[in-house]
Amino acid sequence: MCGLCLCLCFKQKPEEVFLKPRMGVGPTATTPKNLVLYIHGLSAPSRAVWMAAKAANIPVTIRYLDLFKGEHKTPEFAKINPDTTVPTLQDGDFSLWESRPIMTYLVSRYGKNSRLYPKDLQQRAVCDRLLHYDLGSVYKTISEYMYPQLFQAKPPDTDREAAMRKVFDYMNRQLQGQKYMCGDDMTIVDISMATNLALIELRNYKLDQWPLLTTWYQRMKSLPYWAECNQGLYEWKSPMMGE
Ligand SMILES: N[C@@H](CCC(=O)N[C@@H](CS)C(=O)NCC(=O)O)C(=O)O
Repeated sequence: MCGLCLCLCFKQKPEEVFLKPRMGVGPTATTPKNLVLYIHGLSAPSRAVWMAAKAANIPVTIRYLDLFKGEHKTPEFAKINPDTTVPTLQDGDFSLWESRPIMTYLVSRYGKNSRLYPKDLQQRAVCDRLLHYDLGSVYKTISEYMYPQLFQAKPPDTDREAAMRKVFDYMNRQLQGQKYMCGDDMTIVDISMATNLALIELRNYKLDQWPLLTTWYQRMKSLPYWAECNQGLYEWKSPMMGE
């Protein structure tokens, strides 16, 4: 559980966005007809999937669900995803949730840029290893450190900070001699980890002690679609912190 359901009201008007396919890429057997992605603007996994779709030039219709108003708890949405979580992808009759499998599915099936999730099985296995690390360690430690501060007005916890700092050490080490987490090409691992890392900006947590991580994060933030896909994070002000 992400913990967003714990927070107070975050207002965002429902909006739909249709991303145009890249020029010159004609329809193929794998061209999506109508992909719908249900998201929440603050949710890190939602932001990740949206960014992955942008990176892969895959047109998706974005539907915002306001978790704070319980818009994900409707019977209609439960039919699409009985776990009632975001992100959720709808591809015709097929629906899928959990951000990492959504990203691997989207890129494998519809992506024009296969480097985002390499086809080579050994390169892919490295990506998978880091996607698992992202879920079990990056997202886990950052959310466990940040959420109590953001949503429950608790002071920073030193043990949780130490756990998160170990993860930053790991990420910094992973970047030695390469531009991105899996090598010199950006993959969905970078996208997923960067959207999780962005949560630390809400408490202005500095990465100065991890120079490779700092440079990598700046590189990720310079992506042309970073601002749009992460707007929900930057617009959010924690009511618990009186901001
Ligand atoms: N591991 C999942 C996390 C999904 C998740 O917990 N999403 C949160 C938003 S970040 C959510 O939908 N929370 C609403 C709820 O649990 O009721 C992923 O990567 O997609």
